[in-house]
This record gives sequence, structure tokens and C-alpha cells, in this order.
Amino acid sequence: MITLNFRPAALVAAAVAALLALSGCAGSSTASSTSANNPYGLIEPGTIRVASLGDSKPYTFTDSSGNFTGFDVELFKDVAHRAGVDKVVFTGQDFSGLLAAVSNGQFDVGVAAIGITDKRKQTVDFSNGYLAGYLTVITTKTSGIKDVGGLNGKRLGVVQGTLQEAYAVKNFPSAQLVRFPDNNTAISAVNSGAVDAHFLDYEAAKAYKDQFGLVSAADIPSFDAPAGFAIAKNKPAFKDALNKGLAAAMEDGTWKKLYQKWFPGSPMPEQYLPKAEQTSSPSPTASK
Ligand code: SNW
Repeated sequence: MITLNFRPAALVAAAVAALLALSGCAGSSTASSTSANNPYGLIEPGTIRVASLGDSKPYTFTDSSGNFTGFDVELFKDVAHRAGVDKVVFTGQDFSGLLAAVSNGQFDVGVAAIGITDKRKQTVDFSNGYLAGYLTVITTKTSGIKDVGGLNGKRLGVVQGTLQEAYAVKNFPSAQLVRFPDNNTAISAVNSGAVDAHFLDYEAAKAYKDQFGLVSAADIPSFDAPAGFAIAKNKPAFKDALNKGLAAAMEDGTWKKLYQKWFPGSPMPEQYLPKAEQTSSPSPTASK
């Protein structure tokens, strides 16, 4: 017969260890794995930590009280709610560090009009797409830049790590690229004359045009890289829940309502509308 001769403290410790092992929370290294109370494998059960941007109006930005808002923010909160999570904490990051911060587990998800590309899929997983539009070059009224040809020899701002940077490297070889950590810094440089133009997302460009009297010199379609929510790889339950929530938000008109709220006057894309409102098989070129 085996004599169980544990001291009480050891017994408690053994019981706690057994419970932790059962609940999948044995030690910090497995804190974000899935378990009954943490089906999505969140860093902190019941809370979604979002890496985002504070200056990408109207996608994601902070309002005058410092709260995150915008199309992507409201859409993500709605989707998270459908997935059963109402505690969603947004943190502003530099765009260049955003995907790495998601993949290494500092955040549960990245939400910032992040275009889905094969290259980025090497670092993170993506939800289904929820927005497809243009990339825009904006400049001052007096720069003389009227189209992409006008960028030759000019100083063009891009935010580091964006699709705009990659596009400019490939397609504007005779422009002098100036890399910025964020849009606000780049736009300040346009306004001060330190750069001649800045290359950013269409709707963000619109907001800066209105604010500073800047003008568009080119709109470049980016329909092949619709924005998605970026999540760490190997979180199938989380990804599934986000995709289900997204589909539901599109089907019940929530997506449409948010689109009209944040992008007033922009042509309504069809592919994210309720099925009954889609006229034909939607093509990417119909999206803006
Ligand atoms: O590829 C587009 C997409 O079609 C939609 O217009 C939303 O923006 C994009 O995802 C491109 N966004 C840039 C990127 O993914 C910049 C993101 C940012 O500045 N927040 O690199």
C-alpha cells in the first residue's frame, strides 16, 4: 500500500497545480492558450488587446478625450461583442511595429486598415477582408505635383511598413522617399515643405485634405489587399469568431451604417453589404 504522507501545504500546492493544469493556465507561458474560460486564447481572458493607430482618421484615431474611435474601431468593437467580448482595449503603436507586436503576443489583434497580403501572412493570420479602397498621394496646392509623373525627383513621404512604402519603392523609383513613423509627422512635413507630398490611405488623405487644404495628386487602387484584422497564427477559434462576427455585421447592415457614418460621400462598395442589397456578383472595381 502507498502511504500518502503529504504535509498540508504541499497538498494545497499539488491541488492548485492540478487545477491549473486542467484549466490550461499552468504558468505564464501557456497563459494565452485556449481553455474553457479563455476559448480564444486571449492574453487576458475576457479582454481583447488591440494594437492600433492614433492618427489614422477616420479608420482609427483618438478623439479629443484620448479615446479610440473611427470606422475600424467601431466595427471591431461590434464584431468583438458578437464574439462575446465587450472589454476591448486599444493602444496606439507605430505602424511599422504593429504586426510583429501581434505575432509575438503583446496584443491579441491588430486593427488599423491593415491590408491583407501574402507577405504579411508570413507574420500573422488575417480575418476576412472588411474594406477595400485606394492609396492616395496628397500634396500642397502649390507643389506643382498633379499626377504620379510629377513625383519625379520630389520628396515623397510614406509611413514605414505600409503598402504605400512598398508600392512607392516599386513604382516611383525616381521619387525620393522619406520614411515617417506615422501620418501626423508626415503631414507636418508636407505642411512645412520638408517633403513635397505624402502617400497614405484614401480616407485618411481626405481627412487631412479637409483639415489643411491639401489636394490629391493620385488615387491608386488597392483592392487586391483589403483590410483585415491581424491575429497571431494558430488561433483558429479566435479567427473563426471574428469572421462570424464580421459576416453578421455585414449581413445585418451594421457594416453599411458604419461605412456611411465614417466615409460619407464615398461610393458604397457592394461586397460587404447584406446579400439582398448586392445587385450582381460584386467585382473589386465596384468597391469605391
Ligand atoms: O489596401 C488598403 C485597403 O484596400 C483599404 O483601402 C484600407 O487600406 C489598405 O488596407 C491599405 N492600408 C495601408 C497598409 O495596409 C496603410 C495602413 C495605415 O496607414 N493604417 O499598409
